[in-house]
Amino acid sequence: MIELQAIELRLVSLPLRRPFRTSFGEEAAKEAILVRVETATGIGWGECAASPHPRYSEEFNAAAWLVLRDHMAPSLLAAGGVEPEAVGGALGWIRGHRMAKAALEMAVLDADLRSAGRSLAGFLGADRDRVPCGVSVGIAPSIDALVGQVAGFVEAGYRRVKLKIEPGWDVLPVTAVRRAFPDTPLSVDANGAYRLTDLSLFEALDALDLVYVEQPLGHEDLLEHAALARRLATPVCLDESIRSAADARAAIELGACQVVNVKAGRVGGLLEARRVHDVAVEHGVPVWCGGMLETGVGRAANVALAALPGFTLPGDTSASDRYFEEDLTEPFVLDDDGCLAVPTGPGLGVEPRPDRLEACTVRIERLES
Ligand code: NPQ
Ligand code: MG
Repeated sequence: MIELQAIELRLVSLPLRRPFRTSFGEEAAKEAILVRVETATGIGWGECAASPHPRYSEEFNAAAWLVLRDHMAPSLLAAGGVEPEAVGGALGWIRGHRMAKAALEMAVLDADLRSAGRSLAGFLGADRDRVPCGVSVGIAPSIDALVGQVAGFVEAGYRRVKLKIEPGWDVLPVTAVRRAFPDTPLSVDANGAYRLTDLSLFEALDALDLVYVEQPLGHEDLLEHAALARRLATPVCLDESIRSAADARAAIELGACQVVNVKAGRVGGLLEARRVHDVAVEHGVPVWCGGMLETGVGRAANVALAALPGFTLPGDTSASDRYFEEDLTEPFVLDDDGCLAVPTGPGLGVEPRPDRLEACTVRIERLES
């Protein structure tokens, strides 16, 4: 039982090394809410996966800040003591806001495991001490620029390269990368930018030996993905459409996906993410850990999650230097085998460096019990 004494919300902003463009927009900085809980036995950190704009999903930072400050934190502080496993239930009266919930659950879990001297990976059921990593590559100014960026990531040792696509930026750039890197595992991510009427385009991509196509159709769709999957040789992977373990079961049993991108924030927390993993393992469906350009705080949680047995494909668990000149925590560095080491310390096993927090914090609010 964790005795919650205070909850601090902190908005941080880190410039990206290069703007990151997708079918839903371009980001030049990573802006995230960190949740810090103070308990009788220590502190815990959590990171919210939302962005400044409701473009990837309906959640965005200003709204997450309000629901955390005015609903979630008061609810947990009023409960006094809480078990990490009970956070989801205690906040169950709040519909949606999964990324905000996940950040609070992560902080309580971190505090609990720190005081117990247990690692998050151990708690979740990890079966390895390092995880193979992929990289997500945004829409580039030109095909040559894209091929150049991919060359750098292949050189760095990344195990899978994911290319962002959108109408007008799809078959030609992906074909150019496939030609330049015939043996590199390649995937594409549309972030829901296409329709079933674009079938011929996906049939053209079918010839490029991709490991999967990610979220080709509507961000809340299952049935059209099932229809598309029946027409393609390339597996379909779902991201935005999977918001819970129940969604994962429905998608798999409908044939809407053959691979699942697991993100703790998108499904309301690490514990629900583990349940998504368990459903996929039950159905023999491979999963991988997705990313939201997290700082080292959220990245530590992703790497721990990616160490579970069913995470059999490289995740978007990239090194800190994929996105940041300087991370908030000690950097996550890719080893020469294209892997990241799973933190072994108590809790998340990392914490933000005070000097970096000082430099990156743009807003703080503190709530006491
Ligand atoms: C995805 N992530 O898999 C998301 C999309 C995404 C690594 O591609 C700031 C915060 C910018 C979150 C850009 C990756 C983002 C972001 C893209 C998420 O669909
Ligand atoms: Mg995606």
